[in-house]
Amino acid sequence: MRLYDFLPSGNGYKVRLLLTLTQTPFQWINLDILKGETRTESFLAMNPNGRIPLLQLDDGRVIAESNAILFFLANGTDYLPKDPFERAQALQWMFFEQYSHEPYIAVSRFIHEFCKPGDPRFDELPVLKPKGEAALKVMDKHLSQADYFVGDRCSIADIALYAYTHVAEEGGFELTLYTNVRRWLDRIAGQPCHIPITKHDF
Ligand SMILES: N[C@@H](CCC(=O)N[C@@H](CS)C(=O)NCC(=O)O)C(=O)O
Repeated sequence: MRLYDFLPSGNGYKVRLLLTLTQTPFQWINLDILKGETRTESFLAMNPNGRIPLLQLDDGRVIAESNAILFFLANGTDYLPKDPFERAQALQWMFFEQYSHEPYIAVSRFIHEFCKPGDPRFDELPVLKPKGEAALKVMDKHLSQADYFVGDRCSIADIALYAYTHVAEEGGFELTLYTNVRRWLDRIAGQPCHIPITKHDF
């Protein structure tokens, strides 16, 4: 299978991380989103939404949306809970990630890391910051009573939330304020076969 990705992307990293944790071989194709490489005619033919990550199966079928890709790839592995209630809880946290976390934490990081000084997008930061902090507080509260987001092991819910949380400081968030989140980040980083977001030799 083939993963279309962009190295700094947390959404792409989620998929790279799960593929590596499960020791699944894949071909990695890095596209530079800053140069519009996901907006070409050939890429839009595969994903009309013009975004990575995009997983292409060996038979040519494609899946977009990082958390849908995680759900697909985790099938039959320990990263997808078998119990239907726990499986729904994993989805609950993955929808939380996409609606209440990523739009604030990932976008703040994008502005800090990729926008040039004076870019009007810096004006968005004061609005994004309290919303990102609210998401970190929700996570910290959950993790005050649990080691993982679902059950007693690392699942795709943890992978989805780990991706942008572990680099939240690049978006201007102060992780020292969230003790339980910091302990959980160490727990996920300690998973066998864990890779950093910067790894690019696949
Ligand atoms: N909800 C999507 C978001 C994907 C997304 O925003 N991808 C960004 C990189 S993180 C992208 O490809 N942007 C390029 C563009 O919009 O042209 C997911 O979870 O996969």
